Amino acid sequence: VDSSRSQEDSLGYVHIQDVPALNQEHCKMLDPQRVERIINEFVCGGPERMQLVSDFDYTITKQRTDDGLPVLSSFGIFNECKSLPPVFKTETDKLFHKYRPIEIDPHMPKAEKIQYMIEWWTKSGELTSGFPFDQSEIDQMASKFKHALRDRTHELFETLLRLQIPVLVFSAGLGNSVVSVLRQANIMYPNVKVISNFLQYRDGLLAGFQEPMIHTFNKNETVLSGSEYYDLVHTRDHIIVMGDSLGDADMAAGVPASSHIMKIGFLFDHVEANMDKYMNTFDIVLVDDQTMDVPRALLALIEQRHQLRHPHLANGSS
Ligand code: MG7
Ligand code: MG
Repeated sequence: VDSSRSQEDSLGYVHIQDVPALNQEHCKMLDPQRVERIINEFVCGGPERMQLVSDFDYTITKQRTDDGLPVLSSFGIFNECKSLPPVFKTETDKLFHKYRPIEIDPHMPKAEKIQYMIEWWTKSGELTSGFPFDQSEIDQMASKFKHALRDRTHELFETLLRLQIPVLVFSAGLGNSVVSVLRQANIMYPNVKVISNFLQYRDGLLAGFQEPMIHTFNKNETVLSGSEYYDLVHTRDHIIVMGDSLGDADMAAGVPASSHIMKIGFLFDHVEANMDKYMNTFDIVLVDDQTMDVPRALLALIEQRHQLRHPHLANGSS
């Protein structure tokens, strides 16, 4: 055993009690021992085996802002654009009122919901057709929300870039808005990939969304199989998943079964009523936490150990 190896072993095991972010009152875990085990697997595996998969709406953006102003979703940003035909707004509102209750119905089986969601995204795409539209309108609206990202989102994305950890921002919303917000917030780094629904044009007019359709229930790595992104990340079997909706917990479905996945759920609405489901779905539940402090704490542990193994990288000179 060479000396560097035995030094590494003596670094020892990470205990949850020693990670302040995980000991906050609003940071809940059903099975802290499992969380501790996964953290230690992440730390031992190092950044090379990590990937982050995150939802966008109300996960990268805040659920609640300091000034109390509501944050628009990615579809919401598009819907506020001034040049859209009046009929577009009234018809998409009708769709929302029909399909949104189905999407969140606690009783309807998932298989049945999927048919309705395909209908919703299809009809929405049909309405998003046949008129001219310029991306600059989205950019203008999106610029209002670049300050509505969770506190310390920039620090999180800088760390991910420094450690060269791939980030997948996975959104069933509108990709044009997602990319615009991330770009204007200066965090659309080369290691960040957005998979979402992007506007499509034909003969200079809008023609719905590009394929494949990403809806609430196919928002996982199975829709990526065979894609360039899948090839990039399929060997990265240590995964942090972040979301604010229960369905977000499955975003890493489609990766090998042997993978270690840490699911972080941001819970804000109807905390009492949702608590049990969130606790049973996510490894870590953060109640009204409008920061990136918990994912940052996990990455800090991984980075510290990485630097001890590779001292020449310690001042960021990778
Ligand atoms: N969602 C899904 N679709 C639409 C739409 O056409 N307009 C609006 N305003 N919202 C829509 O971010 C993804 C979420 O956006 C909603 C087709 C759904 O609730 C979906 O979960
Ligand atoms: Mg969301």
